[in-house]
Amino acid sequence: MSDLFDLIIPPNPPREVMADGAMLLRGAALPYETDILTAIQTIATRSPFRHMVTPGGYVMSVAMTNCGAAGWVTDRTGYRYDALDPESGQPWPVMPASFLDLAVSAATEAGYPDFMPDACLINRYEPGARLSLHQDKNERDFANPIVSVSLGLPATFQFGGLKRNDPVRKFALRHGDVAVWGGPSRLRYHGVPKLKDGEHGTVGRMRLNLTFRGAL
Ligand SMILES: O=C(O)CCC(=O)C(=O)O
Repeated sequence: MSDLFDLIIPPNPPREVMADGAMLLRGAALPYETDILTAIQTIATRSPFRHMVTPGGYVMSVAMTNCGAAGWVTDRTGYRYDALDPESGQPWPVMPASFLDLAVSAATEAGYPDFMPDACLINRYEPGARLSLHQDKNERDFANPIVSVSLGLPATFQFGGLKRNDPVRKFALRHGDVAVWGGPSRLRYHGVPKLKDGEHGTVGRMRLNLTFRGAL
């Protein structure tokens, strides 16, 4: 009988606790894969990926765009959320329904049932691109978690503590994985070291990451 159930009801994909308030939902984005990849192409025709500049003048190796009511931007004047894409002067593309569905269901599963994101930063890593350890702290209300979706080439996720020099744990992030961190983990330092070269069957020679935030 148990064999029959195994055939009819697929086992839940593994869930991993990264820290108090932080979970890794393996494969949670797979049912949304096609919708998300199609939507990213549409978003990028209106608000193309670009390499932004940090306040210190460093050109980021990760290419970024946004959708939603607000988009995360950086330039020589600082980091901020902006309702307009500074390159087009127009509002960022609307957040697609599939993005919202995934972000809300992942947050709910991780223990944040009230999360309603208004910003989605889309990161594109090509081989060699990296995001150094940082905190997400430009958002208005830290009661909202961060929901972070991985597609394409695998990466290592560095998940540290509340201080930059705290020990860092490493998690392998694969196509379809979703990491959620909030509550006592909301301001943990995190980052992604240099992406290794490779070719992903669906996404190609890159990794895409969607990071949902409650920004406004
Ligand atoms: O690419 C990732 O997995 C993390 C992205 C990230 O840390 C960020 O956008 O703040």
